[in-house]
Amino acid sequence: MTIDLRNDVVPKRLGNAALAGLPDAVERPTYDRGAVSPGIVHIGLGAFCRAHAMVYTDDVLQAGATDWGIIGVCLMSPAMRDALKPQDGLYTLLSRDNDTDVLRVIGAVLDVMVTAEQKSEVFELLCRPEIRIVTLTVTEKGYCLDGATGGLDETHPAVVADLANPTDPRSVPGFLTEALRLRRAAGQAPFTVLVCDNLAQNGIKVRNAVTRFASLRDEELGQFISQNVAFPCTMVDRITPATQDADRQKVANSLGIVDAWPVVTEPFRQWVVEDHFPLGRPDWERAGAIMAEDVLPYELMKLRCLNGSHSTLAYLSVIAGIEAIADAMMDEDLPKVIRRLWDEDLIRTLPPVPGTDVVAYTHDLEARFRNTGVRHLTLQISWDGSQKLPPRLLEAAVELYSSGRDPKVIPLTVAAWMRFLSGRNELGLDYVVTDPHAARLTSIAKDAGADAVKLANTLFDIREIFGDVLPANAHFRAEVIKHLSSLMSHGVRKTLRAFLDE
Ligand code: CS2
Repeated sequence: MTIDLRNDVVPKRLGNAALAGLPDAVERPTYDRGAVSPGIVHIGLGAFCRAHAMVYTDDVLQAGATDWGIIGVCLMSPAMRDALKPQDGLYTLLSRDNDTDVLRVIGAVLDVMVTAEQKSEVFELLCRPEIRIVTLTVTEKGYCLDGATGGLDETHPAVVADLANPTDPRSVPGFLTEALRLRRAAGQAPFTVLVCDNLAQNGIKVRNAVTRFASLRDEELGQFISQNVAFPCTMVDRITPATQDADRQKVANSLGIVDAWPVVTEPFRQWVVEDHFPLGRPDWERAGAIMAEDVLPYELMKLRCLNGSHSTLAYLSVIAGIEAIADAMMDEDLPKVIRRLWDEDLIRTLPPVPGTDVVAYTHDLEARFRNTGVRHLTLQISWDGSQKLPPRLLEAAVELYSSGRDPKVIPLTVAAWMRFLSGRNELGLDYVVTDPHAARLTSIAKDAGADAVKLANTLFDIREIFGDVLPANAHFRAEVIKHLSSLMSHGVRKTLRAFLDE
């Protein structure tokens, strides 16, 4: 059946009442959703968390837990609330392995709120004793960190605004501080803050940023948060592109009804969580999560090997006009570049990862990247390079140099990112550079024009991205400039050929 989403007559919509009538092949919650009470507030309701943490929690509810439902909170935009609320919080997860699709309706989200419109209700919710965990997926830039130091960026406009007006916060550190302050005033023990974004030591970094923000606001509140709030670290993994209209259509055709915001993802998922939840937690290990004492080795393996190679593929592909990761993996040279990135640069920076053969892990990554069922756009991965390059690759380069080795592929990725900032690909087509520093970065690229040395030198001066160590390293500068000159004058293909022949 094909459902015309443009039809004047709105077709039937996903929701509690529609569950029983779904096609048999569609998995769905069989637990009594009405009997589930909330235990988690999730901030930042994008595709990723709906394919990841919420699925683990849905598994736990499916296994019989009743007190770990999720209330989703969007900080600014009402779009996700407007999509999910009419569906009773239900949404479809379409997991795709090349040509094989599995559909599952997820029931863990009980309600969705928008802070910009419902500030007092959101804070009232966060003061309720049954809310014991606040999970977040707000992307790397959401935490207002300084890329070079990893600490709070005290000059960030949202941080400055929140310090001036702390009871009406716009930034995540400001929001968490205000919620924890109000909760303390209400006499409740603090909730646990579980940061599910791609930063190494994400719990520690965000704890430091929130504590710093709180101390700038009120020294004693900062001390309270530092001494009493748990911020466990976690490694999260599931490749989940932004939902496209074609995905909505595909899901509507399979369900026979409309889901306004389904999620498309891969079958693989991994979650490693530091087991530190003073007010308790769902039995996520029942759903396959690894509860660990030390998450760092897993975080480094995933951030560097998966996300680092993603960024490498993304910048080279956007410049070359290759649209999706699975297409990049069909290229004759790009898979060889990331193999060298793993073998020559990244694997040697990793500590042993319990129960994991890291080389086998990189071969599994290759297979995941080749999955043609998941159309992961290289332009989407290119977003926020100023935030992503330091934790994914630049920290590894610093470590390689300090152990007496030269990174081989990382300078090429950095050069590709610099070339990418021009906003025009090799086919002459323009694309948008999306980054919190986009205005500054693209104007640097414009001023430098065809001058690779000027472009690289001006960008190296941005301490929040490159820190102090790499720009002071003559080898790193020379390698980046060599690759950048080649990318700018000869293009991706010739640069990769020369590089792979080296
Ligand atoms: C990607 C990640 O967009 C990106 O930068 O590298 O979203 C990646 O797909 C996930 O971290 C996979 O777990």
